[in-house]
Amino acid sequence: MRFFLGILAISGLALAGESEVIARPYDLWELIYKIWLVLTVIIYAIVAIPSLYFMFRYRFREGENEVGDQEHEGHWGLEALWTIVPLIIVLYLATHGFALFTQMRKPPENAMELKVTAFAWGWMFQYPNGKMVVASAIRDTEEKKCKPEECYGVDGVFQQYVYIPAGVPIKAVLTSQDVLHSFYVQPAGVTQDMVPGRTTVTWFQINKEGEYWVFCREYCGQWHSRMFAKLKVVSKEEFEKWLKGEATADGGDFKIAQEVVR
Ligand SMILES: [Cu+2]
Repeated sequence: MRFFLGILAISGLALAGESEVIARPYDLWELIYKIWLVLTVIIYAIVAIPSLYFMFRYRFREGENEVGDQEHEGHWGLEALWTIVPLIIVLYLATHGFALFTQMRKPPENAMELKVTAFAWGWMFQYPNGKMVVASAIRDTEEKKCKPEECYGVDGVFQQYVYIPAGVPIKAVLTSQDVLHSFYVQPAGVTQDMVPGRTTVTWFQINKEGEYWVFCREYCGQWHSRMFAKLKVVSKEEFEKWLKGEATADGGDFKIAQEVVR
């Protein structure tokens, strides 16, 4: 009994979690994960503990029930119990999980649209007003004199930040120029394939200001490992200011980025 209480206490702690949601829809994913964790731990205990007990209690002893009792009478109550209870649990997991999954897939109505085009090997981000940012680690924008707040360096290679307003849902409309890529937003926990000639959609929202990663999550060739972008999540005001401003590094000609590697 004490053991079960212990498990319930651990489960309770797991469900309480942290109160602040840093990124969406990761919070929904985490909720599903915790529900499955608690249920599976409880079910494991219910199955494993009696199994261990029976192993020792009814183990083979010389001269004691050596042949064993092969006669069994069914018990309707028990049969019904262990059929109906798992059925309810499975139906709950399926329907609740599907409801959360639908929310994870459907961008909120007020989402800002961000067009993202992947290419080997980088990304072009286009904002609603037409402003573009090219994130390609193989393109040196230093000589284009980009402002330090708009660029960052990795191994001496400079890349533009992708500005994102904090607390605003972003509907990412994705496609690819050449081969299959995959759009992964690290804190939001979303991954979506980017397919040439097709448009796919995902959404995310980051509430905490800071810098976050976008990675390509589908092996797409030689420079796949350097196919990333950095999101700079800022306040809405700062974002609006940046959006209206001229891009200091020319983000429009992503063909140049492609030519550099070819
Ligand atoms: Cu890729």
